[in-house]
Amino acid sequence: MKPIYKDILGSISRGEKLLAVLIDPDKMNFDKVSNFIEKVNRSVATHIFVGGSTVDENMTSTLVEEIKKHTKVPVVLFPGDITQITSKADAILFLSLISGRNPEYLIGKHITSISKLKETDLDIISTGYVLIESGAETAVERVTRTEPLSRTNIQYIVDTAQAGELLGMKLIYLEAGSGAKVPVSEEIISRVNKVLNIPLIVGGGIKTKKQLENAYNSGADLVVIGTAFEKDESFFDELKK
Ligand code: 1GP
Repeated sequence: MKPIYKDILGSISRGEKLLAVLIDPDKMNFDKVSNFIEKVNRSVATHIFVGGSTVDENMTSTLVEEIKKHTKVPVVLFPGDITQITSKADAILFLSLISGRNPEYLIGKHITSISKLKETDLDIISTGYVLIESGAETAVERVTRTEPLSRTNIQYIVDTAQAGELLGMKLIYLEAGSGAKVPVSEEIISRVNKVLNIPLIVGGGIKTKKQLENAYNSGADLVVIGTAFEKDESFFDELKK
């Protein structure tokens, strides 16, 4: 097993900021994988996340296998469903949607996934997944049938994240939803960061270098970007400047 979580802690202790490129198997054209991954290899990205809210069975496994042929960047599963678990990746975010009250996404799917996970050598990283409202309904909301947390009730978001840490989760992920109109605010990131002793991931709707820097400066340890790279691959170069 590759110690992905340990490496994340190591990077953070050296003051490094991490960037994950999110690849949604549902949106990635298989013929374009090698070209896209070459760009990732030359970019400042430190991780590749693979996952989506609606992905056909077995698609993830084939895609991860192809990605792995072209890169040494760690591949972390960010699964929307059990069918997205594959031994071909290095790690998995074992996500519990702690902002929601749907038992399936809090613990149900996790139990069903055990037999599959036992057959893999993935670094399993327990992650408190916190969905925050972002102006319009997102796919995560629709698929999980959960309400996102209000952007204005920041104390409740902070307490949710802290409860996740106290339950033993190893990461907290503040999510505005893929393609979100508005990313998670700097104030939310900063207030959550103040109470946490575990790494903080932030994603959803980040599409400019400025927004990325703001998230880092507010306390995000790892930022996830998907849509901005999907729409315009020159964004990889933009981030190097
Ligand atoms: C979604 O946080 C990720 O789960 C990334 O969102 O596609 O908006 O970058 P974007």
